Amino acid sequence: MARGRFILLEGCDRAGKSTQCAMLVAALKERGHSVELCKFPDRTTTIGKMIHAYLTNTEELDDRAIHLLFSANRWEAMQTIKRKLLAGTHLVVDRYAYSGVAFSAAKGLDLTWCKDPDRGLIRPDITFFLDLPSSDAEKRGGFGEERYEKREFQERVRDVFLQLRSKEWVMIDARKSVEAMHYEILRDTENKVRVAEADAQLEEEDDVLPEDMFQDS
Ligand code: DGP
Repeated sequence: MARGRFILLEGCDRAGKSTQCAMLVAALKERGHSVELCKFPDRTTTIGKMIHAYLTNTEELDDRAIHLLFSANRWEAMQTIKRKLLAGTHLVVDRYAYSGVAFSAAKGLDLTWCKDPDRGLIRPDITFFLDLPSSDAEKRGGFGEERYEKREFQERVRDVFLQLRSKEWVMIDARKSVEAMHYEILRDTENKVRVAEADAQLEEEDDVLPEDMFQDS
């Protein structure tokens, strides 16, 4: 049996990640795959509740302290993620460590310092970056409700994201229609899953997780 694939969707606010994650999960389920959605920050945990208070401006926190809380929120999910992937469940993940670095480095924190707490997290098998210029993001509904939803800040976040881009990233133009984006994301995900299943049939070892986020940077 092939292990599950870690499928990450990243991008700036309002790029349509949550819609695309939900559509991808539904499409994979319809095709008979075992698949779950996983979202960061996970606001249901104790750490996640502190993050929520910060994002909704109920609490003030030092930039470095909140950075470490976001990272801790990912670390606390790691054992569950590992278990599910090894049990053959695909995980569609809405934001991850790239957001962690992009949002903190956009505040002026050192890029390497921002990466350090997330080093060693499981690395995604495929990362879709939903790219949306901030002028378009601003026009979409709800922009401005939470702490980071300001145009100049989102522009800096996008710049850092683009610096973090690596060869495993698949760039998706988020100005396209919801259906067009879904088609691209599903097609590339299915290709990835098909290759994994074929490898497993050849009995090549497929129980090793791709560890070490930011291992080569
Ligand atoms: P979301 O629930 O996806 O809308 O994310 C909430 C906000 O938090 C959004 O503005 C992006 C930001 N965010 C997500 N992950 C991180 C992170 O790890 N670090 C920081 N500083 N911000 C993050």
